Parts: sequence; C-alpha cells; structure tokens
Amino acid sequence: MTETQRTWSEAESARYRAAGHWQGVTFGARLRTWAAAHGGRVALVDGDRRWTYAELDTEADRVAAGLHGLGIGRGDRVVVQLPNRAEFLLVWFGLQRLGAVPVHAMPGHRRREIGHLVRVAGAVACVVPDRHARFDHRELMREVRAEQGPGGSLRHVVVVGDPGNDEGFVPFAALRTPAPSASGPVSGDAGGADAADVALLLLSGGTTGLPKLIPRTHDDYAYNARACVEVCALDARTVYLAVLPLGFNFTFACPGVLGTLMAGGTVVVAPDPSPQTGYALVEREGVTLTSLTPPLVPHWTQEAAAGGWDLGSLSVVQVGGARLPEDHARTLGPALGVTVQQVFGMAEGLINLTRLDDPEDLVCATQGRPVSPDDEVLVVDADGRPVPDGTAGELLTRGPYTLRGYYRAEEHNRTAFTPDGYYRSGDVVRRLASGHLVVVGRIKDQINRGGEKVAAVEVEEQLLTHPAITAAALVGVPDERWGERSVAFVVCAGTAPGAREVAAHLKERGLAGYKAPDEVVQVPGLPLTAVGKVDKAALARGLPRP
Ligand code: OOB
Repeated sequence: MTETQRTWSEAESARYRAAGHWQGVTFGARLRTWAAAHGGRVALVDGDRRWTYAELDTEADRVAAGLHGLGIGRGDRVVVQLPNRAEFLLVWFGLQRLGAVPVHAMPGHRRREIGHLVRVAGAVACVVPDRHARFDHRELMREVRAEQGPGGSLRHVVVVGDPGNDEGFVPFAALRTPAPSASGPVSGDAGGADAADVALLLLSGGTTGLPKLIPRTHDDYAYNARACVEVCALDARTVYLAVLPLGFNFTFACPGVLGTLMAGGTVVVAPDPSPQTGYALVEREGVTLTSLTPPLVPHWTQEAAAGGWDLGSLSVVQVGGARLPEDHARTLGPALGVTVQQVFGMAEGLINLTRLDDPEDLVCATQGRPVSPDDEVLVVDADGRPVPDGTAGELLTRGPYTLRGYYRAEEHNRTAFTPDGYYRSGDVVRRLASGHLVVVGRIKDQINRGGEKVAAVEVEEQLLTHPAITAAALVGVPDERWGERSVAFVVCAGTAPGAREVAAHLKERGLAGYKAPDEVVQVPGLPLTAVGKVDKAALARGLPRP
C-alpha cells in the first residue's frame, strides 16, 4: 500500500496563506533574511563562543556543504541527538539549507528510542555528541548501527567532539568545509525545498509502544514561533536563555529559539538547568526571557529568594510541559521580579499561553489560551459532543500549525484524529468564558513526570521481558517533586525485583533512563474494569497515602 501523509486540505491551506499565517518561506531562506537584516547582531551564545547573524548564516552554509559532501540532500531525514550546545543550531540550520529534515531526539534517549527513530524515519544519518552526562554516545551509535544491519537506511554518524577511532564516524569539525560559492547546490533556497514540505520531525510524548513522529512544515512551524513571538512581544532586545533541551518544542519554537531569531534577538544556551548556571548567564548576558518545567520552579524560586543575584534584566519566565501548582505560580513572579507565563503546549501543535497582561488569577490558575485566532478548540464528552464552558471534557484541536497525521503511522492516525481532522489530545480540560483552558486531567495512558512524558504501554512491554514479571501496569501517581511519578504494579510468581533491579533491566533493554519506574509494587493480580481493561485508577487508589 502506498502511504500518503495526511495534511491540510487545499481550501484550508489557501485560507492560512491568505490570513498571512503561512508565508511560503523555508527556514534556510529565513536565516538568509535574518542575516541581511541583523548581520552584526549576536544571534547565538554558548559559553565563550558567540555567533553574529552573519556568522550563523555562513556557518550554516559550511555545515550544509559538509553534509552535502556526505550525500545528504533534500528530504533526507537526520536524527539529531545533541545536548544544549551551539552545535545543535549549527547542524539544524545546515540541514535546513539542504532541505534535509532534522529529527529531534532527546539527549536521554537510548538504543531503543534512537533505533526506532532511525527505522521509522528511514534516517540516513545521526548527529551525536562524543560523550554527554557521563554517557558515551559513540557506543550507543555502534549498537544502533549494528542493529540496523547493512540493509538499514543509516549511512553516516556525525560526532560533535572526538569521534574516537571508529573509522565510520565523521567528526563534525570535518564537515565545516569553506563556504561554497552562492551558485553551488547549497543556497538560501534550501536546495529547492518548498515551504509546504516537512521541515522537521518532532517526537510525540507517546501513548503507544514507541514514540510517534510529528511532521512539521516550514510554513506551520514558522507560524507556531511567530504567533508566540506576537503574544510575548519579542523584539531585537530579547535575550532568550535555553534551559530545557533544545530538541523540545517548547524551547525551540514557543517562541524559544526560533521566535528569538525571528525577532532579531539573542539565544543563549544553558549547559544545565540549575538556577546557579541560569542566573550566572542572566547576569552575564542580560537574559530577558526563559522557560522552565514545573519541577525546576521551586529551585529557581529558592535560589532567587536566597539573594545575591542581579536578575534585573529578566522580565518573563514561562512555565509549561506539565501542570504548575498554583502556589508555585504565585511565588515565582515576586521572588524573581518577573511576569510568569503559563504554557500548555504539545509537539503536535496547539500552544496556549497566558497573556502578559492577564490578571494574576488567570496567570496562576489557568494554562493560557490559544496563540492563534485560527486555532480551533473543542471540549467534548465521551461521545464526542461539545460540553458547555466550565465543564471538563477532552480537548480536540485543529488549526494552522496542528498536525493532521503522524508520520508513517496510518493505523494510529485513524483513531488519533476525528474524521474532520481534529487531533484528539487526550488532555481533559475546562474552558473558561475568557477562552483560557485549565488542564484537569488526562485520558491518554501516559505519565507526565514533570514534563517528561512516559507512555505506559512502552514501559509495560519492557517490564514483561523481565523473567520474574508475568503482568505489569505502569501508573502515574501524584508526587510532590515531579507532579507525578511512575509506579509499576507487577505480578510475579516469586519475589518481585526492586526498583533498582527493574531500572537496570530496562537500561539493559536500551530504554531511556527517565522511563524507569520510580517505584515497584508487587500485587497478586491486576484489577480489571467492567470492559476488561486494567483498572489503573483502582491500582493508584490502593497505594498507601504518604
Ligand atoms: C509539551 O509538549 P509535549 O508534546 O512534550 O507534551 C504535550 C502534553 C500535553 O498534551 C499535556 O498532556 C502536557 O504535555 N502538558 C501540560 C502542560 N503543558 C503540556 N499539562 C498541564 N499543564 C501544562 N502547562 O509539553 C509542550 C510543548 C510546547 C510548549 C510547552 C509544552
């Protein structure tokens, strides 16, 4: 069967173009325009290294020429697994120049996730660091390459840093050949790429066995960033500190990195998410905006309250990715002397922001409202019928930057979307008369551990590979620190393995470390609901209250 990517209809596309949302410009071409407009301004800061817009533009050409030399071109998928370093952006824009498609992997992903991404995307290359967070990514890539075998799509591994003595690994430094002439195959028009093409593939938090890929076009993703730029009123004075992983949609385009570059501002990358590292960069670089997940908020608040930092430049702190407790929202602003902005977004599209001039109660107790006037939001009951404002229901959405189908996932797409193209978010929300949404729960089988999403099924499948475990259910339960933590309820013939042993087993299976259950609880059997599904609510209720 031939596969077709589900996408917007001709009529919708025409409407989004007419509204000015889709501007028909690729990211490769946008970087040229930015360089022409703000050539001498600083675009990017990583430690002691800085790039002006003109330098970033030239660097993108160099990297593109190197990648082109490896045979990478328009439409080719390349898995990018890099930590928060400038190279992430150099590679990203280099790929855009070629019309190639970065696949945003997370730094914590391991053999199972990376192997899956390479297979589903049919990736021709991976770009990884040598080592990061005491982990050797070259070793990971050797395993992935061996698993792919000679018939696999993977042809190149590019290593930022020391490639080691593996002959097959290409050092990133060697890619940066001198800039080609403007008439070469690598020019601002992204090697012929069209703005309606897929520009990047994001990862879904996932509810099924393995993460799904989300195709984002140049047109839709640029609009995602621009709509956020407008709400957040970014301009050339904006200095954005990237604290969360760059591959995360929140950090990259809400408005994040892309929004800041569109506005002519400066992106500063933070090598770790600690408030000490962050505040030192705020002082040194005059950071005006940053974004955090909820578990970081108490640390950033305490460190600011302890005093000694000059946070005068910082004006807005965004928080999103998971539910922010209302009292944390209330203390954050005064402690840092900033405006707080809640962000309820998803890699699939829809972004909700509280507005900078919203009254405190809306800022602290809601998760914002859609950024685009053309975002369509429905809140529906179990039968798919819209519920009145104020009543909880599932959030369905479609619009100018929300996907119409996951990449190469036709079967999943049949249930993940309504027949008229709404994405079923799996989030349970209440909508207020103002249009603000309050996230009250979730019907998807996912655990949101402080912003990091864990698909229960994926972990359950792996738990069953442990010789002692005969049945397993992964359940999210409220947690002081993470908002939610994961508990594995396991059925075993003998003694159940402890959390450490389970973590070691899952690691051995190649699963990212953050997916390991926080707790393992042995049960005699898994309770079932009336329709015969595992009753996860009953399991969670059965836990002793802390
Ligand atoms: C962001 O994106 P994803 O794709 O990692 O996760 C999306 C899911 C949402 O469907 C929702 O379940 C949850 O994460 N979520 C929130 C939330 N923000 C996201 N739940 C409660 N309160 C919030 N503020 O997480 C993401 C993408 C772009 C911007 C911000 C977050």
